[in-house]
Amino acid sequence: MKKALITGVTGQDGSYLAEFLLEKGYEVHGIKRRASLFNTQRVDHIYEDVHIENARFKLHYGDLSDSSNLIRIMREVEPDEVYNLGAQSHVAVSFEAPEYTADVDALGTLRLLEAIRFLGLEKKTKFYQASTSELYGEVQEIPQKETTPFHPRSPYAVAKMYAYWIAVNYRESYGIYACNGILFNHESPRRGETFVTRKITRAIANIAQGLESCLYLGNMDALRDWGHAKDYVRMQWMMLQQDKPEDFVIATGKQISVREFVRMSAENVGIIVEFTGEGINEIATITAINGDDAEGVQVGDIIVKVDPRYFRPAEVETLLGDPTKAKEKLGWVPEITVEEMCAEMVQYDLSKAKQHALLKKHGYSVSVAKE
Ligand code: NDP
Ligand code: GDR
Repeated sequence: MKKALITGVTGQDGSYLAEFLLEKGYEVHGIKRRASLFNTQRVDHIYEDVHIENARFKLHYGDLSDSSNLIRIMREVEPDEVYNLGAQSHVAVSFEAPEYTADVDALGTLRLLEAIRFLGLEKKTKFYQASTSELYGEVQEIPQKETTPFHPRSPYAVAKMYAYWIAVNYRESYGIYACNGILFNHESPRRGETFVTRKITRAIANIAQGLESCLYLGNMDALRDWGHAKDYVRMQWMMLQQDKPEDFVIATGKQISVREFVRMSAENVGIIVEFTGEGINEIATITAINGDDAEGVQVGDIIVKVDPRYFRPAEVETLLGDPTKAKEKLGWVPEITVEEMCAEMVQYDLSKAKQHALLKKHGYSVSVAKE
């Protein structure tokens, strides 16, 4: 039985990857951080009681900032495959906490690679590094492919650039099977609530149900190549099943704006919006309502406004990936479109919003966490 070790197992990708590997028959080990509240919601459905014999899903306490902990876990597990998905992954937050982001995202990667080397696992353990389209930042070429030069635009992207190159360096220096998946944005109902797609689908669902009145966003002109996390974790595994380690761009090859994602999300609950005004004065107003999912709003309501606090000190305006290499060499193509993904996310958030609305209607207090 193959063994995989996943850092960031409690995150969006980690949870889908753990499911995927368990279905493939792997023994899956994940590293979770100690938190004051349970932080395992995304993997609770695959969690196996530690008292069960032959459990195939095991969690270890750890942190990418803690070398001795990583070495101990790596020695205990001796994994065939390591998927380094753990990171302070929020670009805007990286401007607030640049040093921590560098420690975890850049040096955390080095610590894992050193653990492999220190334990003499160079020939046994394959290593996947969660690299990112943010490396392209101020884009030098459209669309972006494996050979496009990098120009990172945030402390997060700069830290990930170190991680990218240290993975390449350990491959070249020590023969470790290490590869980078340069993944463009990918989302799902498990996406963290402060990334823009989930912030939008959740707010639109809450607004439709009368739980919130307005969604505040930053740069709505930003263009992203959005795919579904399920498609992207399949590719993470495929990259480690080759004879030789290589780096791949993973993307859909299509891009839409944040504004378009708002429009699409609203349509999924029957709300038709019109955008007017420019820059920080831009708003979205309801012009029509179809169906009965949007009982909490009326035509004429303003449901989106701009709040400059969500602007970043340096913005990545446009990202569009060219996944030709992944298609030709690995036969990977994304199966879920951005429209299907948006519909799935909205439906998920709408069902939660309906539950909350029902509780509220019956006099229970409902609080909705917001950034
Ligand atoms: P999430 O933010 O959903 O998950 C990040 C994971 O990392 C969580 O499990 C988190 O733990 C964990 N983590 C954070 N800090 C530490 C630390 N100090 N030590 C150990 N673990 C830590 O990210 P995604 O699942 O969306 O992304 C997975 C990886 O892919 C990340 O590295 C991200 O940067 C990268 N990436 C993501 C893309 C995307 O569009 N989703 C695109 C390209 C790259 P906790 O749950 O406790 O917070
Ligand atoms: P990104 O994702 O920065 O691309 O990083 P995010 O969803 O945070 O932003 C996408 C774009 O939307 C704009 N935006 C807003 N973003 C947020 N979060 N909140 C807002 O209110 C808002 N308004 C507009 C942003 O400015 C940006 O242009 C994600 C992360 O998953 C990274 O870890 C990963 O490496 C990259 O995708 C690829």
